[in-house]
Amino acid sequence: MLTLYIANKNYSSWSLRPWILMRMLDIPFQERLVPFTAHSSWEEFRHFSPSGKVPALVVANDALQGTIWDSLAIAEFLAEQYKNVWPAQQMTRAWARSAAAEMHSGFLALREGCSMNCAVEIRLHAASDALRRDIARISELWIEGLTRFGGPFLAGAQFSAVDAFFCPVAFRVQTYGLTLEPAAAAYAQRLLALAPMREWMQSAVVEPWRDAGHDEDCLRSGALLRDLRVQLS
Ligand SMILES: N[C@@H](CCC(=O)N[C@@H](CS)C(=O)NCC(=O)O)C(=O)O
Repeated sequence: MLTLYIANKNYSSWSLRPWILMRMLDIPFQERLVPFTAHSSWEEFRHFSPSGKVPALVVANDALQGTIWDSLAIAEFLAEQYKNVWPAQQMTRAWARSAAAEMHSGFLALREGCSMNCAVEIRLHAASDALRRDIARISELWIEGLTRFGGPFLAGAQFSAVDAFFCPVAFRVQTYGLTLEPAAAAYAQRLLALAPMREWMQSAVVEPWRDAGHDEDCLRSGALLRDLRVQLS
């Protein structure tokens, strides 16, 4: 049995990565959503994740028991158990791992200046040079993968972990109206149209929890155009 702990679908970009990977590859798991709220605490998250962060995958079956508490480590664990987590061809797999690792450890300006907030639309104030560089690099990287491996996904015909790592970026493109090269923009739309991405979005819109700090960060980056979330009474 695999149990995936995640936080609010509206905000938790790291949670989305293993969730979408497992859904797209039909890997069975139980979802446990523990929301960030004004009252949630690091100690509470430490009950299921040693780092106090999500995602965390709890494995409990006859042969294997334990917790994996990082999205990249979860992808690697799944790759040891299931097919198609990474591409089959060795150099394609190396490219996919490099691109996912670049996302995992980089793109700080994008992460900080355009934090994930699926259900809102924001018009960015002027983008910093660092943010512009991150957006240009995302375009370049996506177009390289699509061209080199033939699409429609980054490493070829099948959705793999490298696509999962960029699914949160597709939501950021939508929220902040980020301008990408046409082929990269089309890829973002392709990710947003996947059935599990639409399901994630629908859940985000109806979530009752608000994280004021996160919402304020987003509004520092730009002007609110639309908030699709169900209004709280
Ligand atoms: N390297 C971790 C990062 C996880 C992470 O930062 N998760 C955020 C949620 S999107 C979190 O739990 N934040 C709570 C906190 O920092 O206290 C991973 O890839 O899983």
